[in-house]
Amino acid sequence: MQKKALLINDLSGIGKVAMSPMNSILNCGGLDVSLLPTCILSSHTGGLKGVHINDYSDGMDGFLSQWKELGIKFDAFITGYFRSEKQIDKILDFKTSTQTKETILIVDPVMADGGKLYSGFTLEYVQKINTLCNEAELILPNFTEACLLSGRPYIEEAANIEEIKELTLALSEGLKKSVIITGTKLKDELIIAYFDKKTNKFGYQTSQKLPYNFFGTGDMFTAIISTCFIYNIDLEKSVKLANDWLLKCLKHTIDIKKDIRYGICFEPFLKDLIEAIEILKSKSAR
Ligand code: PXL
Repeated sequence: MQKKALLINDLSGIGKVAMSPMNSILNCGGLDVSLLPTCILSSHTGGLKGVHINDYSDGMDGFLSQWKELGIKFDAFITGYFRSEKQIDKILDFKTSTQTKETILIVDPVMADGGKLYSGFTLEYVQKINTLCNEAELILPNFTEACLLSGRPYIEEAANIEEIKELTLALSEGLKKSVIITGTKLKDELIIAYFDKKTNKFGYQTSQKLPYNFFGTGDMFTAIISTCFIYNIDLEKSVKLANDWLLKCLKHTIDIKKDIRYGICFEPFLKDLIEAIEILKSKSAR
């Protein structure tokens, strides 16, 4: 049966970050996707001037109250960037009042990178994200966010794989939830480490680090993993698919000499993604 997913994230008009490419990818997995923007921007904030930003908290209230009236329910909630603790409370309230035993929560705890909290976020915000993560079946922090969530000093890079493993298992809260620590730099490679609650295994994969700063890669990674997770596909296979497919898109974006501030050129490869997800889905049918 087709699953219904609610994607909660920021919406940027230009630059293909957060909600916009994630929606395309979730659709490739055959999900029935609904959208709840937390903030609406004219473009991403990574190097384009004169960005128009509109906090969408009031709009969120309007969306959620109509959906409550309509009795809308979701099989999965996928969360990304929030503007405030209050926005997180709105989602926790809505989820509590509409969920069933099967409802899944996937959290990308967007709040920090490179050893620093993003501007505007405080340690109270970290606590609130922690509360949200405690409700989740899968969380996808980067290394800095993983340190913050586990109450360690937050730093940019891990020392070795043992440290990443320890952190991954600590965040699984006694191996109760799945965790992926995304894009940790170790020497010249990127490490994606995971604990998969379904298989009860820790694992990690490496990915080539290209010498460019692409925007939206992490969001697209989360969307592929979320699609696979909702369909009960192992993290090992999901991470491999996400890494391979994204690397293909990034290399193509470089090959065509696109101005990378305007986003990754992923559209030519959506058909491949649909096919790859279909194969994994058919193998993992419950
Ligand atoms: O995750 C990338 C992203 C999402 N949303 C906004 C951004 C960026 C990266 O710059 O500016 C608004």
